[in-house]
Amino acid sequence: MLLPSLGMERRDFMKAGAVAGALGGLAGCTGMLNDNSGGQTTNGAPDAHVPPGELDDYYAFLSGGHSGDIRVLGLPSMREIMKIPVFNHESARGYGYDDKSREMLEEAGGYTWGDTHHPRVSQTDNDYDGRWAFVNDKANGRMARIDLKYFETDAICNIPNQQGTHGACCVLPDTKYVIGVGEFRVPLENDGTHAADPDEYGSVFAAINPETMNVEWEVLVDGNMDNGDGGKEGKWFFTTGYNSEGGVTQAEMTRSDRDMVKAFNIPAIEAAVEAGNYETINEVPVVDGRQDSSLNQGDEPIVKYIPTPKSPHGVSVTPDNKYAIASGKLDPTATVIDIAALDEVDDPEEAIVGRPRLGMGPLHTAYDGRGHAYTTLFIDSQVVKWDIEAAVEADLNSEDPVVEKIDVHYNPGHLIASESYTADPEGDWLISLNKLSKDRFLPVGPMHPENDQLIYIGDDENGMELVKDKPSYAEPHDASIVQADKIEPASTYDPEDIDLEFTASGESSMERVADDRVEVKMYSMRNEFGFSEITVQEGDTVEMQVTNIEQTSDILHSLVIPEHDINIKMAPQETTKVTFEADEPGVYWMYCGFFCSALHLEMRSRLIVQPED
Ligand code: K7E
Ligand code: CUA
Repeated sequence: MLLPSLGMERRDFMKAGAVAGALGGLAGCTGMLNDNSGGQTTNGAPDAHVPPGELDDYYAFLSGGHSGDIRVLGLPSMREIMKIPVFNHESARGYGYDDKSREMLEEAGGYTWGDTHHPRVSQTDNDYDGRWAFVNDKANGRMARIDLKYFETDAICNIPNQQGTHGACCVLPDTKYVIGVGEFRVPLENDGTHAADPDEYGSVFAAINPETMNVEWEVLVDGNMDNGDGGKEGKWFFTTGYNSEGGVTQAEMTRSDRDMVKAFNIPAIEAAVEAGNYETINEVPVVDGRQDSSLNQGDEPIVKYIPTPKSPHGVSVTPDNKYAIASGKLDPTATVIDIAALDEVDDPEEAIVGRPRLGMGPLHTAYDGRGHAYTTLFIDSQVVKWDIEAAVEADLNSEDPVVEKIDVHYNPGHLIASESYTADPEGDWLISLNKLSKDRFLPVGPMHPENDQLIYIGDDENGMELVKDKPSYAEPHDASIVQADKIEPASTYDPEDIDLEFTASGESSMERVADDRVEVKMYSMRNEFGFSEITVQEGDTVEMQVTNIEQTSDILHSLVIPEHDINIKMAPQETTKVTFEADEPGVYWMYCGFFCSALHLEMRSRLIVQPED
């Protein structure tokens, strides 16, 4: 439930506090300014306008939420460059239509959509390596991998024993695992037997091998989990959670006034798996990480439960790996956990070293690499900048660490700063991913766009500056921002990467491989397909494989088959296959769906399905 704005009085009060905080906060920081040259806007922000024909400095990968996809933006222009379908079907790419992507989606459950929240890009030595992006499906307990050579989803893992995969993050420094953080508690053998007994429900933390996309092991915990982030040195991984009560109604879930951040000790969990201390459930080794588990009693517990105020939401590790910061959501503070102290203290609560009072509804926190944290305030509709070390020095619940607040429009969820998830953030741009846009764009009916706002954070002296609004289709949750030169996408396919035979010009073939099965292999190029007509019999299964033999980048073709629900795309040097039933006699004009040349409309070919006699 959104609260109404509290109006000017509170804002003025907050800003007065912010100035005092700024004076304290600036003392220890270097205050460097990134010089992107170009024109300057009023506050010293570099010009975010990228002129026609010029390229952006960053890729931003935004999750599409219930759209099930990933959107790729250029920064600072905020131009949307590409969409990557992940759990959804998308016809321009033939995704969900060609055999390969259709089979992948079918093996991963056969759903036509997913709920993507947390796109994370793989890292090596705590820096983006440009190999993969990963993203969760909260709706169906899945994790997908996107190959950044082709900007395509190439694997989906259906995570056993996990229903709502919410948090997603890599175990650093080198992406040893991708972690799926289980939100919903369900019976692990979810066959109806224990449905009536919520005490038998549980949620698990799943470690996925990024190469094979198999789940290596899981950890069962008390309560459920929410978001997650890994430390930079491969030992500790943090999740927030709510419902430590283990309830199934809202009243039950909010009975107590505390919840837990869970700190997973990855090497200790691996040792437990190695020693056989697990139960295999649905073919996955599940280690018992509940508080009363014997694995949590010794010197090296596999999960430490750190008490926090009720229902913390986002958690993220600072670039220097010193702190994990959990945002309060229902509580106006963030909890600062000293990661090194976790190895020393007996009572995990003693690792809490700060709790700045930030404002109403703190959800997620990002970093600039200069010692500041930036936290979204969902209820206040603001981003608050605060000084991390000042928060460690200040009393709990003090507002002094707050440096500055800026209004956003409206009700932000995540925010992300450039390279914030690495050890070395850039500290120039930040996107606030706002849930509501209300009056910011032309009205388009009752469903409004979301509003992703670009904020310049590179100038500690003059403060944050709101630079741009970008309407966004529902609904991005999180994002990762990566320097452009760290990703090297291919401009054409390498036929070696495709396990289908390349059909060159003059090599098209059509063969009846069984009584009711026809195999077609043909090339495509401007402005023709290898066959100008293909005749099959009613009832045939047709395996249609098409190669785009073009060497020129950006010249795509597709094969649309009317009234068969088929569109498969072929980028240059790509071979794509679709298998379908020819069960309706008639003539079908198969055509190319990309406007590829002046003779594009003529790029078509007849499919003739002859009636059975
Ligand atoms: Cu806050 Cu799913 Cu990261 Cu949305 S979660 S906002
Ligand atoms: Cu190929 Cu149009």
